[in-house]
Amino acid sequence: MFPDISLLRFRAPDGAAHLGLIHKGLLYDLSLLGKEAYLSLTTWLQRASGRVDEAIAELLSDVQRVTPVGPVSLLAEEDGGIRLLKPVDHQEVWACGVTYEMSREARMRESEEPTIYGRVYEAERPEIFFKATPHRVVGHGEPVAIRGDAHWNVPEAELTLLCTPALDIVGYCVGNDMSSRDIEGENPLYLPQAKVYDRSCALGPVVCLATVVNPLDQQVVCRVYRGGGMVFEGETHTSKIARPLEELVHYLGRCNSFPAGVFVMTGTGIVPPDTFSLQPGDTVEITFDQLGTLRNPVIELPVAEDR
Ligand code: DO4
Ligand code: MG
Repeated sequence: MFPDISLLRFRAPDGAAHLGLIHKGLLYDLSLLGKEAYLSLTTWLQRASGRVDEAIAELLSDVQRVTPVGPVSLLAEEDGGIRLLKPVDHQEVWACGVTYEMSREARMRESEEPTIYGRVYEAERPEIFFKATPHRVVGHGEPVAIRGDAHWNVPEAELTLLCTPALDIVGYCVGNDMSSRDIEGENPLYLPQAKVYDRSCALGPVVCLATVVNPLDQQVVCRVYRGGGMVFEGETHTSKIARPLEELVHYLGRCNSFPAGVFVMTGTGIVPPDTFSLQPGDTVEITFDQLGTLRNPVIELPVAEDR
């Protein structure tokens, strides 16, 4: 479940969040190296900015100087006071839309303004929208949410890039861009309400370093479980993304800066049938070949008046 050569944040027995590395099936605590670069995800991204290959090589060499905390299974078992955390500290999350043919068709079906989705699929400038601040993000195992004022809610399984402040792609993780299709479908100007709310974004389980993964050669499977059975299964392949990943990052970086680095969700190629909506109590499971499995139970958030 936890891919090799990946970065993670974990709660250590001292109760603090530490930066870790998974290497050859073992978990390493990078804070033990005593270097400022390994204090947090942000400090490491700043250190890697503009020198990704060098920073990854340095990391793999440095890690040989520390004793591993133990086998990676410690994370799955929440053993010895160790717990996997969401792979985000201060990064914003942005998302790209209509990057797969499948997504273009689904938006055109759901929307009262179908032509805008066809146009953005063809246009030179991609659709990029703000998705989440760190506090709206959940990690592996934590609940994602559907809105209490929406009745057509779906998960969106998305290859997610982690970029340095210089916008180099330094790693990849699994992402779930939770979306309320009825709110977006009623009027595209409601997109932020369909996409941005508490627990609307899941990332994890860890971040695979860019040097070990081919992001465009990933089979993607999304499953939803309800009451002990599977109620949805869909799949795609990242080779179907219609735009180069670097182009998405380039447009995001125009007139925009990310001092702590940034996560970029690259759009979904899996859309459940139009009759399907998530329900509280469901579990969403998204697997990418080399990035692992991100699993999250679903809860419903009451609207403010009901709180
Ligand atoms: O155009 C609206 C959002 C599209 C999206 O999130 C996707 O294609 O993944
Ligand atoms: Mg999406």
